[in-house]
Amino acid sequence: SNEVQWWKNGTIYQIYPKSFQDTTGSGTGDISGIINRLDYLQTLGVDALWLTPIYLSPQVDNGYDVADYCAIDPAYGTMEQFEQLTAEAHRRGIRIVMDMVFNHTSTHHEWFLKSQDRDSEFRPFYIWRDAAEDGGPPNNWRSKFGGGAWQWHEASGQYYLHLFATEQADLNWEHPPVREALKQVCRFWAQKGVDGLRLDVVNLVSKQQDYLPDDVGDGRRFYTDGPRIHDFLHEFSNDVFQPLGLMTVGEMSSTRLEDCRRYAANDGSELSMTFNFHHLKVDYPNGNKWTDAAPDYVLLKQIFREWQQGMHGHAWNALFWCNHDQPRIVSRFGDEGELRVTSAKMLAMVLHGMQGTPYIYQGEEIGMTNPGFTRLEQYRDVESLNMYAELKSAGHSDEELLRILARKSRDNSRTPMQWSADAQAGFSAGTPWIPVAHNASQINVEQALADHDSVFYHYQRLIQLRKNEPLLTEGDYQDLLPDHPFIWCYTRSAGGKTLRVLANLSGEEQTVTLAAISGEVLLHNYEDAATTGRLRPYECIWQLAD
Ligand code: TEU
Repeated sequence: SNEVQWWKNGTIYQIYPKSFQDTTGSGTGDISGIINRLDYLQTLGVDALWLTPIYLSPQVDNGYDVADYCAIDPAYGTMEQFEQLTAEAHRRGIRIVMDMVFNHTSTHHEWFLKSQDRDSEFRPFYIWRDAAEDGGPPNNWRSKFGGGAWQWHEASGQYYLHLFATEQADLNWEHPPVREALKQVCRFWAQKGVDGLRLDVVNLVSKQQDYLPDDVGDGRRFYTDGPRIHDFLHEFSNDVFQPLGLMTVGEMSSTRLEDCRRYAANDGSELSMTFNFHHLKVDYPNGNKWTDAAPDYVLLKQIFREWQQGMHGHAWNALFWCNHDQPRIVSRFGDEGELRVTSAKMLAMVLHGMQGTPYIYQGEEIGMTNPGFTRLEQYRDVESLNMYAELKSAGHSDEELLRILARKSRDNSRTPMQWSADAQAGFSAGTPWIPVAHNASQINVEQALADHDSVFYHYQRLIQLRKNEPLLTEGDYQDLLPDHPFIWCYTRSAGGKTLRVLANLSGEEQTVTLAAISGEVLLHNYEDAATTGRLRPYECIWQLAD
């Protein structure tokens, strides 16, 4: 029904609770901090908040290693506070989306602890395998955080699979009681009033049964969009997502368009929408994240063209530049210096002009940058630290690795939210778990709210426009200058009406050869009118065709 499709013209705000607002002086953000900032989020105008995991966890991967799906980690507060957050958010017309990490649990989860006993009914909850004949791991699969994907367990004489950290053991979705237990978790949170779920790496849960050794490359094709994935998602949709009225967004690692057309099909038979990451790999030459290569914008446009056109009329996209795993977009595709505000607005406009549900990651709405860390001691992320060690022993220099981390580390987006020019950016009265960015005294919420021309008010307008302009939700997508290295020009058309989004992705002036249009300008990131035939640095204009 239309009632459950609130996300089609809505915008979702992602909160990384650890770095949002600390109210206790512990240095870690908490649930009360989120409650205190609800008025701010209401001013921005977002429809829902997605909270990354706040469940009980040893925090090896900042909560993506869950030890109890139905308990709040005391570092963040109590279940009572969570209930209060939900009630306070709902009172302001803001929904709550929880993050479900169902591919794996922490090795401290009760299920895994019991599973270590070969005779336990919990043994089949995880993926245990005998050693290969030479005593080595069952196959050559790699962990996404470095090293092999199999960990030897001496006491029970088998290996277990972990596609992420050693402390994140993969669940065995082939075993029906695992799926039933995870559905119970969904019911638990729906009961608490939660409106939606973000499903962590959910397209990795169906692994090929025989775990063939894969000597001709990595093993990803044996578990990405795996053999039973659509069956599993149908089952969850029928049993829990649809009956409980939950919006669902699947995080899809290295997925394919044809699979996403099914995952996010408009009939709602699997999920409401999907995140994919192809557009955030245009600065990964040959698939290698750990470089400081410049982005390829022709490729960026090609990817969006394929996905916008391929999903249109079939399935629904999630739109995003930033999350807690990605560097800050203004540092990545824009300008950290004088043109920071202009480029942040341009990047927001090209993204929010497309079809899908836009996600705003905390701090993006004020144009926060990468923190520019220069020392290894400033980093916290397990992936960054593992990669550093791995590449260091492969012969890379400290200098090169620090330069790359400063561009690509996940910690770039995890520094504390910048609320004010006060000590620790108004985030905490104590010592933050990760350092505050050096530019917090210039870039912060207090400053943004006081400046009518700020990035914040630009996002606020984008959120409103999406509610009022059906072209944004319904229109098709045409790419007008696909081969231009820096100009991005696309149209969205529906019902005889057309919106044109024209953007300069570079910090230099660019000439454009396009027929002039004279319809209403809906939004522009320069104060004075656009000049024909030229686009100023990072200029972007949303204009209706006449
Ligand atoms: O991320 C999954 C994922 O594949 C990434 O975006 C990952 O961060 C990237 O491959 C690293 O280069 C999700 C969560 O968003 C992430 O924070 C977790 O660490 C991961 O799953 C494991 O739960």
